[in-house]
Amino acid sequence: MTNDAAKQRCQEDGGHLADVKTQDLHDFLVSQIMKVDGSESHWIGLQYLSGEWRWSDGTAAVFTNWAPGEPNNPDQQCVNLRQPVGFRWDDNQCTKTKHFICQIGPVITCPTRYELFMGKCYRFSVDRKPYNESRATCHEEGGRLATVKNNETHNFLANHVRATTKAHTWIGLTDEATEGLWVWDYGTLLVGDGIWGTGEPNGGTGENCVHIYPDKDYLWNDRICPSSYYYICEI
Ligand SMILES: [Ca+2]
Ligand SMILES: [Ca+2]
Ligand SMILES: [Ca+2]
Repeated sequence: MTNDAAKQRCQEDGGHLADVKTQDLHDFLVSQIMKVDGSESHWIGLQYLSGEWRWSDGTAAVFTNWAPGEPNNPDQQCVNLRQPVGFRWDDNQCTKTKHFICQIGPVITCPTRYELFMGKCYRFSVDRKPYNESRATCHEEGGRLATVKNNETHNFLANHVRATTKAHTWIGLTDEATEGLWVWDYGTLLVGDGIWGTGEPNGGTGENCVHIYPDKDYLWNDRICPSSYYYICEI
């Protein structure tokens, strides 16, 4: 089927084209293809939209498995597991007919102004506020200041700041209650070392709130909480 027809067919079954976000899943799907029709290329849920390769659920592709030389053509905006190159990924014209792989699973939609990344929705503020007011605004929207539990999420948020305001931006981490004990706005403790800029955190009891710090490669810095900065909400 064409990519559009394949998408529609998956939707009729309550699903979408498969989002192949890990090597393990890629390998599993290839092993299944080999069992049924190992001579055919298969559409997956990756498509070039709004300037990025995005999955069916709207998230930008972090893991990719392109065949050598791919993606190679701006006219090719749909992606298939390409049989002649060992089912690695090839961009191709969406109107081409290929086999396809559906996935049944939740598709998350974000509120207005929020962007989806790895199953969470984020909003980048266009105003600046002290930490506590930023936090209150996120809570009023039913969310919280952003939790950053892995490097992928950090890179997504930091790259967004780098590409837009290039300015200090609060995330939801503070040691206000107990010096040195970093707690997410979500209520859980920071696990691991954190993604601090060189020499940070360095403020002791004087600096208790954390922001993405352009001056230190968009890594984390502790700063005095009354500073008025941009902020990131998460839902
Ligand atoms: Ca191609
Ligand atoms: Ca502190
Ligand atoms: Ca500091």
